[in-house]
Amino acid sequence: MIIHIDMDYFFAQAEELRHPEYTGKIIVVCVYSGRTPDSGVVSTVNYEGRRYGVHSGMPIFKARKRAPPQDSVFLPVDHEYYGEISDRIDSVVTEYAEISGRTSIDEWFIRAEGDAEPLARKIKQAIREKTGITCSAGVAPSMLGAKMAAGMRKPDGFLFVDEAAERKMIEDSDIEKVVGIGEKTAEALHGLGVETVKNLKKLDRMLLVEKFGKKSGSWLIALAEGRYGELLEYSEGEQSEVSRIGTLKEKTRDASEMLEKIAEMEGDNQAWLKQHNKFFRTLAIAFVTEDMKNHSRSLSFKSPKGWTGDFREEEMKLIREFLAGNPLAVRRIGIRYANLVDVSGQKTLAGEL
Ligand code: DCP
Ligand code: CA
Repeated sequence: MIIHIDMDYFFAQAEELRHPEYTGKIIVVCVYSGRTPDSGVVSTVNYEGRRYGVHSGMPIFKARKRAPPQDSVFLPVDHEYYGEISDRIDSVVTEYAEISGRTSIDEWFIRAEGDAEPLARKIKQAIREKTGITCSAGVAPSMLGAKMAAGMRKPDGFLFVDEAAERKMIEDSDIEKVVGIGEKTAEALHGLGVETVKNLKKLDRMLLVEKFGKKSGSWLIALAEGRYGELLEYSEGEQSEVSRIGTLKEKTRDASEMLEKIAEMEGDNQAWLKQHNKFFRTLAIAFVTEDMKNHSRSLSFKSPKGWTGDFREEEMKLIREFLAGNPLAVRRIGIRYANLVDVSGQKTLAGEL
């Protein structure tokens, strides 16, 4: 099963966290362009503001008209701060999940091998406890299903769908709500009489390819046929990292023991990369010390690395670097590839490596 975690009104919630004095207010986070004091667009807004029709992407002057001024606070985006919170959430996710990936500043996919529902609930709760921020979680057989499920119960929501419920959720969905279908595609489909995914099944497959081209046409056919597992890669859900974490036999400061555990797990990351036609640029080692704190050390390569190869030397360097700066023993250790590069357009080259 796949778990998807999506933070609620992320930038605005991050602002609420450091500004308790704004509790109950409408918080509008803005990207100011600087031309005039109100030039620019809304990055996001909390749910108080959404009730007044303020939303992401809206011009700031319009948001000012909709949100009652006495109840509203307009703030500039602070990406560095949101990035720090995102990293904290990422540490929580990787602490609980064996295979996970952050797909944007506020979204994670986790592949759950065992019982997915309790794991998802645990992660959701731990994020809340350790960072003070709420998220919505979806659990489903496919990435598309999990992402849509997470969106159904926002904010602070939770939805588990098995295969039959996933199919019903997706088939009943309005076509424009399907993750990966843009505004233009939705409009064109409306023109063909398609309102829901179920309607899509009636359309001729050839027509879909003719109208939308081979790539998007095949994507829509897979959607109509319920092959959801194949869908998200074409859409916004591009995974930007892959990681694996494991518990050491006992807590230790022995670098070679840590390296052995890493070597054991690295094959899984490489298999994932291969399957998804990705290379990576950044290698990171995550450490959970005996006080259960998370740390990581990383390095980046000039050119992306492939699916095979041995990074023991680099990994040893990162481990030594960490041990030199931290006196505690390590309980869990993880290996992460980040800054993934898509090589699917270079199949022959990649295939030769
Ligand atoms: N964002 C942005 N401009 C947009 C959309 C989003 O700057 N047009 C930023 C601000 C959001 C963050 O990205 O906080 C995450 O985007 P989401 O689409 O997940 O939106 P939110 O997290 O804000 O809200 P939701 O509770 O609906 O997930
Ligand atoms: Ca979000």
